[in-house]
Amino acid sequence: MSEEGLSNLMHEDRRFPPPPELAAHANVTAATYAEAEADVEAFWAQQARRISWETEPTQVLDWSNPPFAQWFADGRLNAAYNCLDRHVEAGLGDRVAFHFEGEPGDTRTITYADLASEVRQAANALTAIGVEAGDRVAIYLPMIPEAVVAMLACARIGAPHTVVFGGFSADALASRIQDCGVEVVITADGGFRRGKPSPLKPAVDAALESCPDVHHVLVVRRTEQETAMAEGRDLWWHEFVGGQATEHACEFFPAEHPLYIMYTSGSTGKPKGILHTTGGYLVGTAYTHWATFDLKPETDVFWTAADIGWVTGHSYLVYGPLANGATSVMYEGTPDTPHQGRWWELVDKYGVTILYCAPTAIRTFMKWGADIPERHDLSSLRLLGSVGEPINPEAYVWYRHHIGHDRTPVVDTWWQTETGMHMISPMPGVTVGKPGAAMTPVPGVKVEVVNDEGQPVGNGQGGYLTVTHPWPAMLRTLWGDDERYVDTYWSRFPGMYFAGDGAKKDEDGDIWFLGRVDDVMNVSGHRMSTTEIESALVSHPKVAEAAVVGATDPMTGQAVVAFVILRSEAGDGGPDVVQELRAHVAREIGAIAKPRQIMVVEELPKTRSGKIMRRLLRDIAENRELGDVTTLTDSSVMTLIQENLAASP
Ligand code: 6R9
Repeated sequence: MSEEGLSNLMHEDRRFPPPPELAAHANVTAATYAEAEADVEAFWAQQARRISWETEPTQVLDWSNPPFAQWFADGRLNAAYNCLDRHVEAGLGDRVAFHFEGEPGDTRTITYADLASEVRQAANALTAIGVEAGDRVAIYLPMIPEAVVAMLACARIGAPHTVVFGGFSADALASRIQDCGVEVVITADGGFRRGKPSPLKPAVDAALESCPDVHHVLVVRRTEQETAMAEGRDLWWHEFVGGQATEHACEFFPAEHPLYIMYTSGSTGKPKGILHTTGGYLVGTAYTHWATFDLKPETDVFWTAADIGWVTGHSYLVYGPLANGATSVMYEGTPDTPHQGRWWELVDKYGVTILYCAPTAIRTFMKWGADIPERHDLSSLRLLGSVGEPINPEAYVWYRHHIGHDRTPVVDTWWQTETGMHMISPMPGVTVGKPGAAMTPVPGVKVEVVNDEGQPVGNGQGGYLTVTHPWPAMLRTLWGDDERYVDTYWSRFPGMYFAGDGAKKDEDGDIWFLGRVDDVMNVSGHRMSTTEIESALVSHPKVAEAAVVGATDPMTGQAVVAFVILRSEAGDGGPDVVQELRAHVAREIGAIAKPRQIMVVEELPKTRSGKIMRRLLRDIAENRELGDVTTLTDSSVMTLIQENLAASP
């Protein structure tokens, strides 16, 4: 990125101070920042008290062999005990851990005592089929309570889990099983998706043809579809787990014992197995869940509307909320089944106070129209969160207004599978919100936006986001590949963690994200951010979603190509919509940012976490064969876009 940084022409004047009532009782205050600033390790030692240790750690950070960190290394604990048993022992067994809502409308109310008992049974079951501490277990399940039970049962016996998103193919499952040497898989006959049962077990059977080391498969019965069971290998969960004792004495493990491996797709090469360990991760997620969401576990009803196969599900649906003794909602299905108001119906039904979701969902709701949430009582909401991509200022304001009724702060949380926990986010009782900005590091985290030479940039300048001090929930390495860990994250700028995201500091020094560094474009020598142009497009009243890519161009090096989804009320946009949008971008940002081409589409290709796969759109824009589509949630989207383009003049 050049010295002058990314184009920085967008300007945002809207400001949203914390509601006085929230600020008056906020978990995090200005004093929290001061405390963390004064002595960051003492601060984390303090946060470590949120969890229960069998042996209290006397060490905080060991950074004697960078970039291989150890946190709380001489402490011993059990993650599942922290999430469940200790709350039951404290008399909170009757508190609801999950209000589960299946897509067909079936529900389960699961208390901490219920969940603890099911996890003990599942732990006994895993031990009975030979799983020992350190063995890896793959979990390939829909969004059902057994997914949480399976994760915590693994944690309880010290067997690192690797959760594979249920939407991934047999091949994706097989490569993950092989990469980390899994011998036991937990799956289901299927799950409910868009109003019908969709099978999972056949994909496991197909995957296991190339995974001879898997000796057992536990199968949850969810949809009651016909399911082939391999004799001697496959066991029904309800029979085998259901038949186990509900007592189980838990063992305690060193803080650095592996907790889980989560695969994230690199844009090239094989997926990276991000390794998280126990003590630091639990401290980091419990603290940030409490801080960012201003959690009051006695009264809040928290809802992370994200899949368990994404890190957001791990940190803020399972480990953070349960470590904090929170009550959560868990929903199996899609937001439009059986109707487009399903989420808002659930907010009303369970009295959700904190909602956490991705900008892609918010933009979808914008597309469907504000009249849909208006039909439901959303007055229980007091805080809204966003994660996964930069939130466009317009989407932020829409979310705050139509969902939060202008009463709720919006916390835009920047973090990654690798970071394990929130890193940059407003604190709802302190930060004056600015639509589109992730703002400042959470207390205890230190970051810097740097230029090509690794020097911090000044206000008003763009560069690369780096983390300058280790943090407890950081990844420890890539599974089986220390070298790739060092190369990917710690080589670009010595001593700093390289996140791979472009960022800028605005005039106040607040941080804005500009998209992945690989997605940044160079048009006639000007560095341009996909995010900024997308936000300009989304600020047009006819546009709900936009994806921008740089396509090779003989004249300008790269040219801006945009794909847009229109809002329902805009119909087909009218004959001049493309001209209108090009002019709008020129007005908002400048002529240089004006897209060469704008294509109106019905859908965009997205990953499980709702991130737009710009790489595939670039393939289209440059008339290339499509690259790897296995991590798309719905691969038919690409065919649709191609047909759509072929049909348009
Ligand atoms: C939690 C999660 C990580 C990448 C990250 C960045 C993007 C996530 C963001 C955001 C801007 C936010 N990202 N949150 N960009 N603002 N609030 O998404 O993890 O799936 O590993 O993705 O997502 O590009 O580097 P993961």
